[in-house]
Amino acid sequence: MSKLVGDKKFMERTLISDAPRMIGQYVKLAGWVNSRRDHGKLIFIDLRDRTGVVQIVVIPDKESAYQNAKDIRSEFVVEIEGLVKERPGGLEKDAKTGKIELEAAKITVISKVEAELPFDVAKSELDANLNTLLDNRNLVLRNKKINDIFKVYAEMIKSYGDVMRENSFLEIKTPKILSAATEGGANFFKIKYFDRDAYLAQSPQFYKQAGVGAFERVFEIGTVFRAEPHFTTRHVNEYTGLDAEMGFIDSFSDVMDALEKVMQRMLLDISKNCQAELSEYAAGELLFSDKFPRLRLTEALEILDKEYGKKSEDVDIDPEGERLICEWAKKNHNSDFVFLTHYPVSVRPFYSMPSVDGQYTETFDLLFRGVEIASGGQRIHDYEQLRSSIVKHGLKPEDFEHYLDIFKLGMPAHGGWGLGSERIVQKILALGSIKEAILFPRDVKRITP
Ligand code: AMO
Repeated sequence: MSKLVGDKKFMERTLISDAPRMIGQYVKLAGWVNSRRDHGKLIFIDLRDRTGVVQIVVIPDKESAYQNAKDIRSEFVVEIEGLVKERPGGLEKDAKTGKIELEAAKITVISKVEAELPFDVAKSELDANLNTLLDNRNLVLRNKKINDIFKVYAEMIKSYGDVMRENSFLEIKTPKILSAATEGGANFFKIKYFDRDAYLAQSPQFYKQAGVGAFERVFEIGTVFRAEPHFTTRHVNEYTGLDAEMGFIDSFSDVMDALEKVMQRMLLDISKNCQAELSEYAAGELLFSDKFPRLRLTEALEILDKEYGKKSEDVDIDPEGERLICEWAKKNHNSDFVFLTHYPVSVRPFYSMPSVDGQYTETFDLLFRGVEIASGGQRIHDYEQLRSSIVKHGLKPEDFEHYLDIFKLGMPAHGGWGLGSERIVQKILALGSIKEAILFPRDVKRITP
């Protein structure tokens, strides 16, 4: 295949996945060098592009290609032209590089590797600790198994957008530079904004609620900043939230029903479209049914006490408790998911709708394989009630002037959720740390690379 550019004829690039259908043809491949091996007088190169890996054979007869091949090292970017041949022995010979090979006639080095490589990324598993892997992220992301995490991630984001749109949620983008801390907590980053201070959004909460006022149903896939000094396997300081907010609900069960459908759809899409990627991770079968078990938080605390001998000093559940309740849900309901509902007013943000008892809230957390992946619930939509809830939470209504304005303009009963996207992928693939599911993670110590 060739094309004319100006008065010059160029050979078009063939992708490695297309090459098996081109046996007997002369093609041009391009990509990175996985490895170069010398066998007697022959040189073998494993070439990698975004679609796969193929073996290249360079024979001494093709003199210029042979000379160039001698200098080639791992991760060089090269273009190689040659004849596609069936490999003796076919697939069984080497499942990784397939049933064909390319006999090189011309090799052009596009880009060399200047540094000494700390890893051989062509290996199936990289043997290094997480910090080293993150320090060398640019190289490490080329490793197939690690690269595939982001294919699963991309499928999940696509699926979230698809299912939300199909349920007539409008996709919105809300500001991340705010004049005041979103929910009144301490976990926000202060930034210099010209001649005044501003804050990085630690949730799209207020703006997604404003979105309900304008569009009834909205969702956002957006960056969330959290100034939390945590050193855990499930916290980072910058993550991507999958948020949603919906108007005209009857109760917060409607919100859980919607989230349940969204989770089921994301897992089904991933199971269907990421089979190869999932098979690389020994993460086990995903267990979920039409209805995820729902427990009041107080019931969960009783189960922890009775069945696991875990007494709670607190009105809330701790991470260990979340892990055990997931174990319980798996054993008793064959489910990787469990909703905990009705958190006490004292542990939920001021905008949470209190239950009729006034002590608990119409809120939930969704736990998946041992960790909380979402928080949500019904929100207060009455102006006076919201104002007094702000005061009861020890905050000043003046600091929420623009937010409060929304509720002077007519707001339906509404609710929504915030899902942590990276935690979902972490748990689907059973990754040790959330950071493995983030291209370039930011934690307390790390803001590079
Ligand atoms: P919350 O603060 O519980 O709720 O956050 C929602 C979800 O975001 C994820 N998450 C995190 N992921 C990684 N690193 C962190 N530091 C981190 N913090 C939170 C979790 C969590 O369940 N406005 C509410 C949501 C709502 O009610 O709609 C909120 O932000 O998966």
